[in-house]
Amino acid sequence: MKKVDYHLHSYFSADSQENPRTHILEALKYGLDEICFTEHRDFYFPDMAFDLDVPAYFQELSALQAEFSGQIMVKIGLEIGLDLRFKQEIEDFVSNSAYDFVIGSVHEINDIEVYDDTSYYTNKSKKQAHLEYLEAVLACVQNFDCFNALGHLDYVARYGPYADKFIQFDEFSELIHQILQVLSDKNKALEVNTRLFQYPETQKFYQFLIETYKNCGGKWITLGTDSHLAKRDWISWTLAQNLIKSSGFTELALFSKMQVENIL
Ligand code: HSO
Ligand code: ZN
Ligand code: ZN
Ligand code: ZN
Repeated sequence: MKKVDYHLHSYFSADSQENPRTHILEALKYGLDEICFTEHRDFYFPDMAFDLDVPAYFQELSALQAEFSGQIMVKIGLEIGLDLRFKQEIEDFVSNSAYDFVIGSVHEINDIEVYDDTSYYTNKSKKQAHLEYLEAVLACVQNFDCFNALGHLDYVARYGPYADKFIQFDEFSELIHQILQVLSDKNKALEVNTRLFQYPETQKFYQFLIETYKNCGGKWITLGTDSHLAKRDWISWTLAQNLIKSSGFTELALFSKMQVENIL
């Protein structure tokens, strides 16, 4: 199985200061074969502009690809915020540039960000918070096609103000099954996001996701740290790769110009 990171952010994302070169050097240090930058673009984001300077991004990354060619494969990707209210703009934005790989992620619902201390959680039980997120994700994966992998299905577990933030996934097995069936039917990848992988609850959740996705006929798993810094938790990365292997996947999905590269 190739060693890759398919979800990371540099200073081209509004919420990262990291130099992309530092990311590449860190990945080389850990012997990665390939990394894909997935910079943010969210339309009409509440309280913060998640714009992306696309020409500057492609120019700088193309130069880095050339500089590090033969040492590590560097891909140019995107993490697009999914919101059905802006469907046309989102689709136009993605199709306007030749990204290698696009993560579709839900970050806000009806102008309320799913984040630390936002009103998303006001008067909302943990169950309701996860439910509303999963319902928004289902609507997005059903209606959007301009992405390759679904990002961080466990997003609410990062920020919820609950003593135990983790998703009780047995409460949502039907809804999660529906989401994963759509991904499989549309030939979209499931992302294993390692951000919370130090927690056994997260490992169990992703084990459930991978197994369910596989049972739905899903073929493509991506692995991403979602790191906004070059320094990252490589232990979590290793745990995630081991979980993917032990769930019966022999390769991670790799993408070029939004097409799966793998020949299985
Ligand atoms: N989009 C971020 C969440 C964030 N919101 C940062 C504001 N700042 C998750 O990667
Ligand atoms: Zn971010
Ligand atoms: Zn995200
Ligand atoms: Zn991200």
